[in-house]
Amino acid sequence: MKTERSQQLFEMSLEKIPGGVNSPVRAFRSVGRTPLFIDHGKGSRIVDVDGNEYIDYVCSWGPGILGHAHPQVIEAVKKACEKGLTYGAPTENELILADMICDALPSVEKVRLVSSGTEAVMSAIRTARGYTGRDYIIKFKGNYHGHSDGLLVKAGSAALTTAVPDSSGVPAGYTHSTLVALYNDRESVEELMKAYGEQVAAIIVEPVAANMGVVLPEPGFLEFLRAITEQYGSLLIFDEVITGFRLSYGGAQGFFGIRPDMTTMGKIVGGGMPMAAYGGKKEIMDMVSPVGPVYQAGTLSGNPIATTAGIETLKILKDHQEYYGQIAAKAEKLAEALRERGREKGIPVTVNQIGSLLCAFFTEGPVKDYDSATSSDLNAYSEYFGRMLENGIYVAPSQYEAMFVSAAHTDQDIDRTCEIMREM
Ligand code: KE4
Repeated sequence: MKTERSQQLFEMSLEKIPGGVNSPVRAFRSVGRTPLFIDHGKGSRIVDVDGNEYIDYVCSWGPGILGHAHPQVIEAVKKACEKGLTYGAPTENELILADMICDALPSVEKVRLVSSGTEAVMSAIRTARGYTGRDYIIKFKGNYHGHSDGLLVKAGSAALTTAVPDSSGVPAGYTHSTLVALYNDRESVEELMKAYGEQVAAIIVEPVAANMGVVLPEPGFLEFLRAITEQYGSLLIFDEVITGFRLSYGGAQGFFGIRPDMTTMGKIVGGGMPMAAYGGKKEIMDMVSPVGPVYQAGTLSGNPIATTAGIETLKILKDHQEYYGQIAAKAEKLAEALRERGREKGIPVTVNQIGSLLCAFFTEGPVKDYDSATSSDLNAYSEYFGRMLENGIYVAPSQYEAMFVSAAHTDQDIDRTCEIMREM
């Protein structure tokens, strides 16, 4: 496939942008290829600057649950743009979106809109510390919660591939009160809570881990976290930046029937525009400035264009909740095709899938935590990535990400993808 223009743009970008990209995972480093520069997208397809078309299973890392350039969203955004882009003042849109979020997630009684998942998580952690008066937080090895200093400890996503699990530039003091437990390992949580419990402000967890590849919570694990945080008076924070409005309209908390104290959201909630949110019980959220003593602010928070994209996206999802069953069924078909390939070729392939999220690991499995996820054969993953790309299928350029199915993926897309998966 022709990639001259992408190569050219990448060479030039390397001069002006670190790594030629504005987010590390886009650099294709862990699959040893030059990144593709995308020209446009429509529905389930993206087209790169050399005119190559792909069935897109990255979906911008999650926001694209309706596919690219959904007409209803684009129409609304165009109209909003004509009224102006930003005022730095409250708008009715922010109330509409806050209402929709609180309606979708009963555990969220109040919500603050921000501009990225990182900002949402950073602010939620600060609020939890302000509310409890405690300093420690517990995160899980391989969970990624954005790049704020205190959370770049054994993080997932691209932080897993940079071979620098704890980022440089983060003073030791900033991570001193971040404790790390093992996903799906109750004992590791019990040990930390026995030692620090009275000082733990919150346990933050990806209710479905999607930044070490996709790793599902073992039955009872989330319920266990709910119980142990209540036991010690700590808060439970669900980082639903990926699972929010994706696992169900009520997110993972709706899917699993668990009520966290706080929730962070991103990606889908902004409909593809730079917007995220954090929320929870009234008494917790009223700690946030200007009501309470926890400071948090943002020039473009609740931006009129981003809230328009978010509102339209959530409206469509709320009115078409049948989409969730449909995209889960499509993801199941892809998962089965990948498993079949492994069986037929006699190679170890473990596929984890839940709802419209799935991920192929090249290891015996089961893959249920950081160690089993990182036992995957990364060369095999790179080969898989390259063969899919050569056949017009765009999956994550890293083992430690998810494959996302959208409502725009047709049965033909899925059949074609399964065919390629089986042929490889
Ligand atoms: P952002 O700051 O990238 O909007 O969100 C950070 C974040 C927080 N929490 C979870 C569970 C997340 O998955 C993320 C970001 N996800 C990655 C993909 N694994 C974003 C892709 C990228 O870094 O370019």
